[in-house]
Amino acid sequence: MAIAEYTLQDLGWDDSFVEAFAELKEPDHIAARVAIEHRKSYLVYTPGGDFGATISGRLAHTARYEAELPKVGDWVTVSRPDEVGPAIIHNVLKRRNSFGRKAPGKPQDEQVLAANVDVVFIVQGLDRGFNPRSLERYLVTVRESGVEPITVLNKTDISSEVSLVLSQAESVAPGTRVIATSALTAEGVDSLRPLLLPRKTYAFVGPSGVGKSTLINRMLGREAQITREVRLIDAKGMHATTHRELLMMPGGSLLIDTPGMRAFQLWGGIEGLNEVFPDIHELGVNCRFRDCSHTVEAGCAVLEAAESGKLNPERLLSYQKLSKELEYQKSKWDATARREKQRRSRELGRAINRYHQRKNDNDK
Ligand SMILES: Nc1nc2c(ncn2[C@@H]2O[C@H](COP(=O)(O)OP(=O)(O)O)[C@@H](O)[C@H]2O)c(=O)[nH]1
Ligand SMILES: [Mg+2]
Ligand SMILES: [Zn+2]
Repeated sequence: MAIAEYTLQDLGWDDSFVEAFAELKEPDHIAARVAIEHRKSYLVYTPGGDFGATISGRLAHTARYEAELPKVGDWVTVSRPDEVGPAIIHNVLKRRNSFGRKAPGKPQDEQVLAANVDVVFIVQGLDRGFNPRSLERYLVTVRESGVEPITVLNKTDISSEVSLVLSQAESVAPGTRVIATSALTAEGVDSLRPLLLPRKTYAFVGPSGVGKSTLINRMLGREAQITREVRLIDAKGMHATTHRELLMMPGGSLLIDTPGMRAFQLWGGIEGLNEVFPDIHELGVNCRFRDCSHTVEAGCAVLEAAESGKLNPERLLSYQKLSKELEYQKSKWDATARREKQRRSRELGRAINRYHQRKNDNDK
């Protein structure tokens, strides 16, 4: 896609990145935004055009976690050693926010699906029926990253109970917007479009097959944008063929189409959970114990409300389940952080010993 003249601001740049960029003091490097990440090869957008890119050896070496490498939506600094070869990414600017999930099989490593976003659209497909538990899961992670969630119930053309599921979704996601669409017939897509503001970034997330890409294509009105393949050359000179994930809309908004996900495990802290379950959070103020887990405790106002029918017991069940999952994540993360700290202090100790050793040798 040859993007016409545009500025950094058109790509979503804002004042929050200016300082981080200036601190790097690399006059030859320019700011760029990551549009594709595919096995360590990238496509970046700059006001001067889009380039294939790879990461510098130093960045590859200093990144301790996968999440510290460039992800779609990230602002990075790049240089172009020559006109034909790939650009080199040197730094990832501190993210305004990121949305992710736990990496499959790697408990401590977050998989960042999109960075620096303003709104996350959580998409469900009504062909498989509305899934309140899955929606809660996504809501917690989006809330935790500090981003506004909007729920999209897609495939209304093959559902006979749209108004029912709309009200169900609204009760699961109180205080947030819920929209019903059909990417196939375009019904409801018109209520989605006005929500997209120029220079803002919107990520579409949800299980694979719910219609995220079709919806984005529908709004773009140009089938070719997403389906056209991009060829990238990675660090080893290998070719990779993939699709753009960060897209510029004709109206100037930026959309991130995240790849399909089968498993979605939570990532984040308890604040996100409290925002998604404000009813339980409020009831919990009256529990006897301040750190009440609302599971077995005596004097638990939440359990009482569930028993008396004031609170939907299913809602309490999913709260308990999600809260347990977050606790488990946190304990794993704490253990990793502890090991890392021990390792560093051992390294520092050895460095100090070596220093004294050399000093002694020199003094002799
Ligand atoms: N009936 C119906 N099918 C849809 C709709 N949106 C998408 N699909 C179909 O669902 C399948 C998955 O869509 P896709 O956009 O690839 O889903 P993604 O994995 O979330 O990006 C495709 O076969 C689409 O044609 C819709 O609103 N109604
Ligand atoms: Mg897709
Ligand atoms: Zn309680």
